[in-house]
This record gives sequence, structure tokens and C-alpha cells, in this order.
Amino acid sequence: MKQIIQQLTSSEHILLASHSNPDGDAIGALLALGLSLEKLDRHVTLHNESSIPEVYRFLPSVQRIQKQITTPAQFDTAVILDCGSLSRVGSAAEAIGAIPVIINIDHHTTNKRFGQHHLVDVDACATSEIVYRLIKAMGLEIDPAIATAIYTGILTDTGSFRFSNTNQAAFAICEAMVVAGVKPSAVAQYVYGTYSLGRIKLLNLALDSIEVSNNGYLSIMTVTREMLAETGTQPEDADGLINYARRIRDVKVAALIHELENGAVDDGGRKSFHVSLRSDGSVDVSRIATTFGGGGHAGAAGFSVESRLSDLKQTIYNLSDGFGEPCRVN
Ligand SMILES: [Mn+2]
Repeated sequence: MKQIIQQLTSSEHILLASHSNPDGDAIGALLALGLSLEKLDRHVTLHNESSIPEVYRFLPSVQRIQKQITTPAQFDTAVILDCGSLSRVGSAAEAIGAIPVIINIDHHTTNKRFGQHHLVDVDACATSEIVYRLIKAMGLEIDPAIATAIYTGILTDTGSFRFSNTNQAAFAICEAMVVAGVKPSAVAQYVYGTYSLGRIKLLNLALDSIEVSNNGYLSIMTVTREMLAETGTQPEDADGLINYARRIRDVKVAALIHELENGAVDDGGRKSFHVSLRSDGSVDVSRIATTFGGGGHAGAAGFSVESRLSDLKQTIYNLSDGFGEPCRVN
């Protein structure tokens, strides 16, 4: 932490970046640290290669996040947030990798410890928790804009304080953020309260796609490009839908197969997919994701793959053989 503060305070122009297809933590941590470093009169550029999901566009200064990095040579330091590996930032990874000093701030168990400085705490509920500690260690004031970013990061990464990463710090920091000016009901309304009609229709198709393995331990939900086109929705509208597949009784692991934009990769019917995995806590899905070249947390992980859809489903079903007996409470 000391070395990182030293590095940040002596940098002229700092690039901050978080993972593509960002969630609330990736955006919250990016904004919170970026706005804080500006209080130290640092020149700061915020980068995320993806469009910001509509539910996070209420966050103060969110419009300052740039999709492209025009002149990477101008940065002396890069801070990479909520990324297990540098490649998670997306297409700018190579350009960012050439920035002289890289600071890696993250909480994923699969973090590869890239960069010269690491602030990796796998027990943190969110990267926003670590960013909060860093801001406090720098002695900076947390204004309502920064507080809202941190609060949103922790709220969303803990699934509204429901997931197994929900720790004491989640409550303690969120309380402090409310004292600093966050309006919990307003944030909840932005993040969870409003679905477009298209998203409701997508939910309908996604629920209808759910299949469960013979032993009942694994569910698969599929979201295709066709479903998005039919409902007029964007890929981020599928965020969170996997939780419905996870809630089915006896299901230990839910997989959301998401067909990616680039479509067919060859004429044998193979396509690009992203697979999100969610666990009930009895299966470490980050280990599964790692075997497919992905990563994440014990309870939530993911990987990308090129496959035929039917082959991919079979591969995922085969995983459920190792999940053991269901433990039903009732
Ligand atoms: Mn996170």
C-alpha cells in the first residue's frame, strides 16, 4: 500500500482501467479511485473498452470513462482494477502493458499477480473495498460522488449483501458511505428498480431456455444473439439473469451460455461463447473456469470458448457428475 501511494503521488498522468463488460464493482472502483486521485491534482484518464450498462449510467462522472486510449505513451502509471489478468481489460491490454508502471488492484482468487505493484486481497468483498482502504490511507476526503461509486461497487458485487463474499467490511464501508451522502433507495432504484420492456421479454426467453442435468445439480441458461435481436436488447441486459437458474432447488451450479457478437468462427457451426458460472457455495466454480482458461471467484466465475452450442452444453453437463449428493434442507 505504501509503495503504491508513493507511486501514485509521484505520477504525472495515470491511466485507470477495469475489465471489459464491466459490472458495478469494475465501474465503481474505477470512478472512486479516479475521482480521488484528481483531488491530489493528478492528471487522470479513465478507460473501459465496453459501453457502460444503462443501470450504472447514473453514477457521477461516468461519462468520463473513455472507450479508447489514443496515446498510451503519455501515461507513466496504469492502475488495473478488478482484473484477474491484464488481458481482462480487452483490446488495449498490449498498449497498457507497455506503460512503465502497472498497479494491480483486485480481489479475484485467480489473480495472476501481474504488474510491478499488487494490492490483491481475495478476502475483500469487492475491489471497491480495497479502493476504499487505499483512499483512506491516502488521507483523502470521500465526497458523495466517490461514496456512491464505492457503495454501488460493494452493493452489486455482494449481490445486495447476499453472496458468500459479504463480509463485515461490506456493511461497515456501506454505512460510512451513507454517512458520506449516499441515498440507498436511490441507488437501488437505479440499479435494480427499472427493467426495459425488452429486458423483461429477454428474461422470458432466457427462463424458457433453462435445462437441468439428469442429477439435478446443474442448470444451463442460454442467451443467443437471436434472442437479443428479437427483444431489442443489448448483451448487458442478460446480466444477473443467471441467478434465476441458480435458485432452482438442488442446483449447485448454474451456467449461463452467452453467444458473443462475432458469431460463427468456422463453417463447422462453431461460435464464440462466454460462459458465466454461479455456485451455491458447495462447488468452487473458479477452478472449473480456470480449466477452460477463465477465472473468477469460488462462487462466481466465467470463461470464453469457441464451440458448437450442443458440444458446449454436453461439456458443461459432464461437469455435474462430480458435484456429489444434493443436500436438501426440506
Ligand atoms: Mn469485483
